[in-house]
Amino acid sequence: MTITITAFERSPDGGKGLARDTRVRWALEEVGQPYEVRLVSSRAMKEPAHLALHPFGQIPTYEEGDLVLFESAAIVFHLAERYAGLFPADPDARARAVTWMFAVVNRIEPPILELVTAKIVENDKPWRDARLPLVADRIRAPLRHLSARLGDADWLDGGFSAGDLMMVSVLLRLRPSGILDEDPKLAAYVARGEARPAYQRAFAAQLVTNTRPVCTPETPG
Ligand code: GTB
Repeated sequence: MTITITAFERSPDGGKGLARDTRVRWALEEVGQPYEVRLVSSRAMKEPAHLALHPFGQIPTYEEGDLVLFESAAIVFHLAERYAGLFPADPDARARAVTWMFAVVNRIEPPILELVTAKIVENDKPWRDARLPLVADRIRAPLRHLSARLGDADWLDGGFSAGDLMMVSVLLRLRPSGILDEDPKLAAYVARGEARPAYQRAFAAQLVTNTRPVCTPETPG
């Protein structure tokens, strides 16, 4: 059955791999499933055809036969359940990998998104400069605990799992702020994730899309 995901027609990050289709592409590469990508413009995301796939009019979505999913973590979870490569065989270890996935979206990602909002959406607010350090500290607090738990291990709980895939994907978003590199253990953990061949393939695929020449009436084709 063909798997089709959606991605930005052109990501605002210009191909840095920070949009959430990259984690889905990465998961698909880890489990060895071929996939197709349907590119969606910002306008098309809010139109009925896309809203039928994603109730909030966002990317990524996932289609496989009659199955339609949205929310990147749910898509990664589905892939980890359906195909080998992202969840350990042992049921307890699998439950811990799922726990890490929840920890990523509930504990680690929210303050990181807050920082993005503070920097971009609230850029013109008079209180922006006072707020930024507060938000940055709210990111650092769980990261200190995360780093202590990771210690000198390669991955969060034994072998690489969907928990690591989600964690690395979210921590990557922090790199431009400099906060990731404040912790050498976490920076090395993220680099290990990026070095995986499956990540490299996923990154390369989104880069091609996001750096291709734009067709305008002056540049036909
Ligand atoms: N919780 C959902 C999930 O995990 O799937 C969130 C989905 C989401 O935020 N999608 C974004 C989107 O569709 C793209 S990924 N935005 C368009 C809209 O809401 O209208 C978020 C994103 C956007 C841009 C960058 N960037 O430029 O660096 C990084 C991440």
